[in-house]
Amino acid sequence: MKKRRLLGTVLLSAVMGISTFASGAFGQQTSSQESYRVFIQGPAAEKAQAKANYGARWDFGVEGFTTTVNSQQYQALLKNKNLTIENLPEIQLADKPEAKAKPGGGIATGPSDRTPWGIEAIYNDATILATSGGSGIKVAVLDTGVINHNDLAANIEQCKDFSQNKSPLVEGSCNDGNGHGTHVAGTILANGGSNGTGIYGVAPDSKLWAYKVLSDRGSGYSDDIAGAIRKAADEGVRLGSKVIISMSLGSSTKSTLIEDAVNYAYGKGVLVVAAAGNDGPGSNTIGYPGALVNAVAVAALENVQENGTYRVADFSSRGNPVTAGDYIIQERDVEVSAPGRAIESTWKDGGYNTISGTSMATPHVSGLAAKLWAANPSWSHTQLRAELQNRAKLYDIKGGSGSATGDDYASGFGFPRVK
Ligand SMILES: [Ca+2]
Ligand SMILES: [Ca+2]
Ligand SMILES: [Ca+2]
Repeated sequence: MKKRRLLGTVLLSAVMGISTFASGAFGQQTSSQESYRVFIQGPAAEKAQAKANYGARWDFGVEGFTTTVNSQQYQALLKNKNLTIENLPEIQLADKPEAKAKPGGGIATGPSDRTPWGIEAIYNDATILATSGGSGIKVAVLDTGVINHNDLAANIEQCKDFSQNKSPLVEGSCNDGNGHGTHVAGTILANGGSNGTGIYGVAPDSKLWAYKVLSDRGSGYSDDIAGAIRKAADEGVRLGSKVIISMSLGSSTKSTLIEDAVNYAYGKGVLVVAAAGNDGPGSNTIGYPGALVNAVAVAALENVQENGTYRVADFSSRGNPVTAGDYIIQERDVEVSAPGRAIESTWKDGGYNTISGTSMATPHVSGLAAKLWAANPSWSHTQLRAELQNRAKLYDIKGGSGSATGDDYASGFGFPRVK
């Protein structure tokens, strides 16, 4: 309970680390480091003492626990030679904002297109009027939350907040004051709206687990994200459900906590999809967790044809050229590509907005995965992943910096589509 005393300092803490991969989706805050989110490891007795002193936010068992301490407490912890203290990453992401695309329709007017270009592209159907599929599949969107949008309301099944300082998990709370999470969710499973004038996502029959892991500024702590990943996996086991975790977020720094959580979820049969990042077009700019072997990293395509295919956006982070070309996923490889430039979807005001980023590409792939899994429920998550890869090979991407025939470090295996 001692952590409650720390509330005042927590509220002053610097915005850090993990941010969304959309243009202009995060805010700026100067760092004064009034408080520290730390990961504490060491022998059981020493950890127990530290836990008694400072409380635990997330207890990851034998691995250690996290807590928030003030500067004095942090210095005291560092002097304890029996403990390993990791200051959880407080990096402001270099999420290069792009010029904002033209705004979408408003609340009153509806979307400018009920099946935006990314939906047409992934369905490979330029005249598509509505989408379908995803029934029975749960998609955990770890993001800024979701609003009760008319096109999403029927599909919101879980709502949890992992981003509040006073508690690591608040049930029934996931309001999105940012817009990013609502946008991502819409691309996955918007269902056209209850009045038939709304927008469609890729898999409108799948269900949303809205796990708010990022503040309304669009940033959060790695331990909360790790906790949410584990929660989604545990919920899948508890409910006997097929779960896809969709993460349009990341950092240039690898987090052991998030890596362990992704491996945990993967071990429970969860498919993990994550954004490549927006730090392209240089090589090796891919972010984590997308760069992890057990996460499907998604690059962003724009609605421009080059070399006979869609083109990878310049902003889309690139993987490692050394490990590309072999159609085998290693760490830091881009895996697949999907529409991520000028994407219209649901927004926090109840209307629609058109934004860009690998944040927008990721939910296209998560939605496709939900649709394919619903149609093939006997598949394991690894079979589903192989199917995404095989479909990507069918539409090789050859446009954009770093793209080439076959598996490449810009687009990965290609663009997986419905048909
Ligand atoms: Ca990966
Ligand atoms: Ca490779
Ligand atoms: Ca290619």
